[in-house]
Amino acid sequence: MARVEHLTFVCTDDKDDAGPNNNWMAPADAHQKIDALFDGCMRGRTMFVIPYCMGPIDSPYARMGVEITDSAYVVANMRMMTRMGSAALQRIEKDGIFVKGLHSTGDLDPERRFIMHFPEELSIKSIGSGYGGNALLGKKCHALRIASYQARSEGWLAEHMLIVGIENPQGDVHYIACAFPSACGKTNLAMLIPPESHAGWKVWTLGDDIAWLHLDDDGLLRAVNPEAGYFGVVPGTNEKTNKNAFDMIRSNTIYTNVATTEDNEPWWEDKNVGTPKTDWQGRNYEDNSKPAAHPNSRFTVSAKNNASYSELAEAPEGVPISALVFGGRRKELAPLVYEAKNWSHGVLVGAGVASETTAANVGEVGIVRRDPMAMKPFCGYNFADYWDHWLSFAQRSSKLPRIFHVNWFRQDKNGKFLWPGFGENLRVMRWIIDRCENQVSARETPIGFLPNADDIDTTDLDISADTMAALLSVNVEQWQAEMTSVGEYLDTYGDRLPAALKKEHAIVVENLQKAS
Ligand code: SAT
Ligand code: MN
Repeated sequence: MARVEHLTFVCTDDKDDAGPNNNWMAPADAHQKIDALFDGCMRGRTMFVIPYCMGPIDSPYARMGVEITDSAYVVANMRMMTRMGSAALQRIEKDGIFVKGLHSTGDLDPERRFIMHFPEELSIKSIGSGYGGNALLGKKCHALRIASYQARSEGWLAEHMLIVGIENPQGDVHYIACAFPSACGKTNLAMLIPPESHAGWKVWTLGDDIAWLHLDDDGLLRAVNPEAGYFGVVPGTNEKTNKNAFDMIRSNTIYTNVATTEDNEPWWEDKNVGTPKTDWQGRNYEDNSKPAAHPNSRFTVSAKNNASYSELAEAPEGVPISALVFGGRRKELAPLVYEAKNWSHGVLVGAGVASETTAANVGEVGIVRRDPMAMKPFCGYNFADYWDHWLSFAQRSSKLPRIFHVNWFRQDKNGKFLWPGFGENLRVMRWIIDRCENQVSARETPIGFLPNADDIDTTDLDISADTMAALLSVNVEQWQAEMTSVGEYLDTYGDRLPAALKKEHAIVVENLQKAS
């Protein structure tokens, strides 16, 4: 019912290539260990062979894979999440290269469960779990862990980002890519419905989870979504929070680990319709103190079911990105939005992302941990090398997108969210777009540029000036403590840590010192 980061390994010849951000095993040992578990595991079952394409089938940026599995559930999901079948097979014949994935649900015993990646061999072996991120190998295993490794040597980026197009009433569209950790609202932002106050605005979805970013010949950063469907969190999805998603999952949808009603309709917390009869494990639902649907229960649906699906999601050349946005789930500290001072400072902002853990991974929920670029569970190589790779883009283009950080999850002393979130997040996206178009000035602070008091439009929003001030405040003392903690974290990467990143860190520390 969730990813298992503690059982997920990156197996490179040299341990340092996987880095402190990954569990590591020597490739020979890893093969031996997992092959023993695979031995005979499919006896009596049906084996499926899935040729698939990540990215628009005719895109130069698309990459192929073949997954072998004994799970019909995996086949049905991969059919929605990827371009699967003969077109992919033809392209494999043409390209001559593909990622080899082997999966079996095994006996589902956690003691015999591993998700192993061999980036140097372009292969993946996964056994013992049938859950999305562990079993649909095109997704996190291929499109992030293996692809990020390939992207480094080939000069592009594979990121845990949604891609959204925001159209103003004049018809101009800006494309924005946002990296938030799992279960922090990427799907909701990607299919946001403009609030009533925003007549004439439209939002187009290109992707809700993964972006592959390439520099084009003009130096523009372009994004394609390698996926063809959405594997989204179900609980909390309703008419109000995400009407697009709610409508989208009324048909042709696979539900995983939800509860069911008396007439066998799927049910989840905050669906606001129906009553659960059976919980996500198929038991009679009586104990109302526990959720009926698993907090990480999911829907799988083809992107074509989405009313706000962008035509350009199929464009082989992708879309030009105006802004990159990092974010996390933080009760305090991080303001609603701020802008990095330049690209390298933006890389530091991304590297310093921290977030409260969610139900998307097995383990404790709600503790703050570092999740650089929302890639902690997904970067297929050493984060120090990854930041170096990010930094290198500044030398390659003068037209890079601006970098921002948002936090929708700031709370007051009583645990109440300060910002309404959901559709109203468009107001923050508008400020981001205004900044990209040089339409609005900003307040310079030690951590970056923040909106001036009136520059986030709060028309028709029930929010006080004091609350807005709290959302847009920078507490120097708290930020000094944060930067100490970021510095300590970066130091765990030792000598490999890029000097330019250390320098950016030192600049922020100095600015905070001056301000205190
Ligand atoms: O389970 S998945 O890894 O596919 C979803 C997520 O955690 O982002
Ligand atoms: Mn994700």
